[in-house]
Amino acid sequence: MDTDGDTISNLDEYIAGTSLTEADTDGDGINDNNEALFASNAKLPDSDGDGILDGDEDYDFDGVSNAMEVIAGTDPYQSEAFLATGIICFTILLQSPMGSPPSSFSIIWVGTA
Ligand SMILES: [Ca+2]
Ligand SMILES: [Ca+2]
Ligand SMILES: [Ca+2]
Ligand SMILES: [Ca+2]
Repeated sequence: MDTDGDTISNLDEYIAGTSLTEADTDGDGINDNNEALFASNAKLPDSDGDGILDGDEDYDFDGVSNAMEVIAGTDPYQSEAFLATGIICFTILLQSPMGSPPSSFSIIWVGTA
């Protein structure tokens, strides 16, 4: 049984002390099953005590809050906003002679897409 649909079974929630009927026990914007992603406390809305709710924190400083990144399915530790503003990462494969494995390197292109 998973009454609140947060992918954590009622039994596990009971053991962990989180709500069986609220997917977001502490109301910080991050569902119980995603709190582990942030190593945050599912029962404390502000795990690190800095006055900013866990869901409102912005770990990758891209201007998109952790909670919004979870909803959007983006990585809260990887800044997608930079991609949106036109920083494009190219990987160039260099052909190597004599059948040796190709080497590659990445360059960062900064510009408007
Ligand atoms: Ca549940
Ligand atoms: Ca929460
Ligand atoms: Ca905090
Ligand atoms: Ca972010």
